[in-house]
Amino acid sequence: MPFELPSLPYSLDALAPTISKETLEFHYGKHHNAYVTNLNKLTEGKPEAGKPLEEIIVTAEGGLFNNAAQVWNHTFYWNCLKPGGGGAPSGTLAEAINRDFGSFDKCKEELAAAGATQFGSGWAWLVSDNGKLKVTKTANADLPLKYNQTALLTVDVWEHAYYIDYRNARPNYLAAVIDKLLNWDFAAENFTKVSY
Ligand code: MN3
Repeated sequence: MPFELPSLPYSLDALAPTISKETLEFHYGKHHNAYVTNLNKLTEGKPEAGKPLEEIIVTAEGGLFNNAAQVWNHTFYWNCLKPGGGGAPSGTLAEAINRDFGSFDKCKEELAAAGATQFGSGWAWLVSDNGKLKVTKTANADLPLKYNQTALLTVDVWEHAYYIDYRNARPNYLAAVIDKLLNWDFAAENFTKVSY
C-alpha cells in the first residue's frame, strides 16, 4: 500500500477527557483510516500512487482531492494536539501573533469563532499568508495549501470530531481544545518553515 495511516503521536486515551478514547477510536481508527483506504483505491495502478501527498492535493479534484486532503488534514490535526497542551506560544511565533492579532487572546478568540461559524463540515486554521498570520476556515476537505498559505495549526470541526464527547456543542469542543490541547510547539515548528 503506497499510502499508510501514520501512527498517532500519543496513545488513544492520552487526550481524555477533552477528547475521549472513543472519539479517537472512531476519528483516527475509522475516519482517518477510511480516507487512507479510499486514497489507495483511487490511486491504485496510477501515477499518483507514487506521488507525494502534497503534489496530489494541489492538482487533484473530486474524490481524489477529498481523500488526499483529508489524509493530510488529519495527520496535521493530530500533531496540533498534545496531552497537557494549550498554554501560549513563545519566541518568534508569539511576537508574530501579537503583531498580527494584537494579542494572543484575540488570536484564540478568532480561532474559536472561525470554528464555530464554519457552516457544516470543515476546519479552522491559523495560517501564514505571505508572512502575515491569519485565522481562516475551510469547508469539507479544503485546506490552506490550495491558497499558497502555510498551515500552522488546525482544529477539525466536522461533527465526527466532537459529537461523541460534546454532542451538538461545537463551541464547547473548540474552547476545550484551544484551552487544553493545542500544541504551540508544533505551530512554532511550522512557523520556522515560513519564508519572509
Ligand atoms: Mn475529522
